[in-house]
Amino acid sequence: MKKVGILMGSDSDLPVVRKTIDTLASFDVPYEVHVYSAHRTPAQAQSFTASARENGFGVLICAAGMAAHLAGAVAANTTLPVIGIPMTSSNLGGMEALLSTVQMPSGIPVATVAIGGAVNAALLAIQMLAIEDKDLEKKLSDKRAADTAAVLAKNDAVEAEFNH
Ligand code: RP5
Repeated sequence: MKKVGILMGSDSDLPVVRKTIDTLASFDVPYEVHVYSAHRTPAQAQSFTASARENGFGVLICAAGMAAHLAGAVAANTTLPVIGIPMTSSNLGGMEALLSTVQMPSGIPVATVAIGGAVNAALLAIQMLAIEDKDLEKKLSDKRAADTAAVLAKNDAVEAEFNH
């Protein structure tokens, strides 16, 4: 199976990015994690990205906050799909990172999830890998069914308390 590359602009992003890591691990999807910044370590980010496909990666996830350029800069250096997670790391609440990440010019796409959307970033990466992987698709379907059952159980509890 192809690996998922997880890049974050700072180790201060790790508490949120850990949810991406945990989700990938729960599906037994292989991954690598790196702290590479578009601003502080651009050479390392570029070098990793340029060789990512030949190094066995299928999808890249980039988490960055503030003037968040990591996902866009990474996407500029690969034709692998890139998923961006805008992070909350300033008193602007992540809106600045959301706009920086989502407003890519035509030609260089970044699939942007919600501010702090670390779980969805992992699930989207898994869905991409599952296009050609029936076993992985089955795990996704099973998780959807389990999530649905959990929500319906909550509905049952609310209905039992209030509907008489
Ligand atoms: C971004 O700046 C990082 O992704 C992080 O979200 C934010 C703040 O970084 P630190 O100052 O905490 O290292 O590049």
